[in-house]
Amino acid sequence: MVIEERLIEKGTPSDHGAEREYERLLSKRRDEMLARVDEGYQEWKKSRTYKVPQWLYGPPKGKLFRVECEDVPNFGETSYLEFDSARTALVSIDFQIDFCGEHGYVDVMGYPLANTANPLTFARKALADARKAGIAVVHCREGHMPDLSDCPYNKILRSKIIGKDSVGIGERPEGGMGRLLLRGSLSWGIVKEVEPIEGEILVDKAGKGVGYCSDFFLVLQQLGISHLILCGITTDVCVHTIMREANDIGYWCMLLKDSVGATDISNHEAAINSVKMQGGVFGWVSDTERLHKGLREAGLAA
Ligand code: C5J
Repeated sequence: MVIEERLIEKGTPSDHGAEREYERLLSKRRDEMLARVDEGYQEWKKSRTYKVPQWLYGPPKGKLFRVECEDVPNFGETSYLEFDSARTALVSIDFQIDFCGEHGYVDVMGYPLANTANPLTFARKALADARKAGIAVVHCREGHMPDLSDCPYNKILRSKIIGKDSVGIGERPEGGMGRLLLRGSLSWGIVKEVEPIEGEILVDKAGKGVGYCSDFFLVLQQLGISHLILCGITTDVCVHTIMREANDIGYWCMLLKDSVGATDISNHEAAINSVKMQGGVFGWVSDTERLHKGLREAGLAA
């Protein structure tokens, strides 16, 4: 059949009349979504598990496992978050000399290194477990171009004002391994304990978050990821910013609280608590032991 093309000379009034009448048509989608939510809620009441929604992602591509999470939906209560191993990424954030090694950015600012270095022991375990279970590992690294063209003036200025001997981003501290927070500098490198291995993904970012200044979400999309397990430093800055960004997009985010650390302990604790507000406003909180247990119960760890 040949469709005759003709120019539309003027628009035709809609059957729906007033603009707001369209809302009646749009509510079908809302009702379908709320029916799905009710299914998930009934399931959660039975099993206390936030199940992988197969209606949304399709049948599992890997193995399902579930991890006990704390303080959900209310503080003092326990639930489980379910993962599909093939749709999960362990995200290891900014474990660089600059954040946990001597003469790096955090050291030069005068913070105790143990606060940011201690989670390395636990993050190492989480990495080993993820690798054995076939879970994708994505590493992030904060740093700026050697010419500082991607670094805001106020970020550099503030770092110089707090830095020991007035050394800030882009400058080399006395006895240091290189210029602070610059791509290519030795102190920008990831520490040996948790460095990437062959086949893993490394995303460079020019800020605390990943949404505006990196390929992170593009990479997750290519990998078909729906769920994130987060470790890294610092809890209240880069880890939190990335978790918040990912959560807003709809990723299911679980923070491993023993595998994150901050320059200030009370900020670290507050950052963990704030994830758990409102029934999990930014996601879920667990730890490496409970991750290991969940993987073991699914036959993904020894
Ligand atoms: C900071 C980060 N704290 N990786 N960066 O400046 O958290």
